[in-house]
Amino acid sequence: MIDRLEALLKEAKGTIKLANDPKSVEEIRVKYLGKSGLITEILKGLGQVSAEMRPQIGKVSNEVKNRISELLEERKEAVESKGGDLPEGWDPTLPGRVLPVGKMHPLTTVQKEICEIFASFGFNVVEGPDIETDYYNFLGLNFPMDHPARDAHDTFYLRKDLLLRTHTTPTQVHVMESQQPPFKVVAPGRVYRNESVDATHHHIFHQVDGFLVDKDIHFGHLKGILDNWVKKFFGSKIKTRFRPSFFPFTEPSAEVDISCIFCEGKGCRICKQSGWVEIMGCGMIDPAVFEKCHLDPEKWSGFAFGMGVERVAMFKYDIDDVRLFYQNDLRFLRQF
Ligand code: 2NM
Repeated sequence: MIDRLEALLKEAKGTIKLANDPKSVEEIRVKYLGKSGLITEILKGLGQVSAEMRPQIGKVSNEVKNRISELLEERKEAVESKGGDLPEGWDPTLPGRVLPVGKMHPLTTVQKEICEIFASFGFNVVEGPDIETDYYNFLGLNFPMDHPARDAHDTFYLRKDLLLRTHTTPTQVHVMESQQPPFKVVAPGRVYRNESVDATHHHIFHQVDGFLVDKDIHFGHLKGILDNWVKKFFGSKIKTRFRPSFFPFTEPSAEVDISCIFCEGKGCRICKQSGWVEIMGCGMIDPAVFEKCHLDPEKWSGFAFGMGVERVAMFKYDIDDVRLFYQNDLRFLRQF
């Protein structure tokens, strides 16, 4: 019987601790100490216990009964004064503290938006390494040995033959070397040029390069894809215009201008009154590039293009200084 009483005390202690309101405390009191409670029943049975055991069991029963009473009293006071288990002075009806939530950098968002539109046209998004050899950055792309871009004044060399890529076009050389056409790839990423920083130049910036290689690809395919991309990215009313240009890896080459998104081509501060803004370079891939990458230029043809993410973002959001992207000023970044 003594064991039973001690077990009941232990059990009661556990349940009392968990009671969070006066009602549950009262329920526990009834369960143990009520008219037909567990302790009360044991006390009622005391008559059947032998005379010499009776005083000891009676003593323990009373101790257990008093201890449970005490604990219930303490708990009742605690739950009544504090309104449940809540810490004093804590108002659960107040709104929670709002934690600051980060978001993507505007350049990341714009780079992603550029690629997502090309992805919707069936292009794959491929990322290449930031460190390239001279071959991938220049030679394999038909840059002659004496091209000015290869000078240390323009390119960051890590060693004689290892450099920080100056464009993301080398990614396409990796694609041409490791897979067979047809190709539809856009290559986004960070590029590096040894330039003095000012409002429109930065030594680190971002590009999205793209190319499509298949049979019988002509300039009409190039215009169709780029014009559709412009309409998705800048708006369906925006027009494109292609001007002759030069790149070592394309022939013919062109610059793509779009009608100014701010004045709809009428002429304003942004387009310097011309109505047009240059947004990317493009062209038909030079057969010499295919040959360098062991693809038959008689069999395959393609077009390619490249654009600066900063430039496109600055135009779209009317940002006049490229350095704003790199200063981590939250007053700027929070606007996007
Ligand atoms: C540009 C402009 C014109 C270009 C060329 C190639 C490759 F690998 F197919 F030869 N990819 N991208 C290219 C062509 C890039 O950026 C202004």
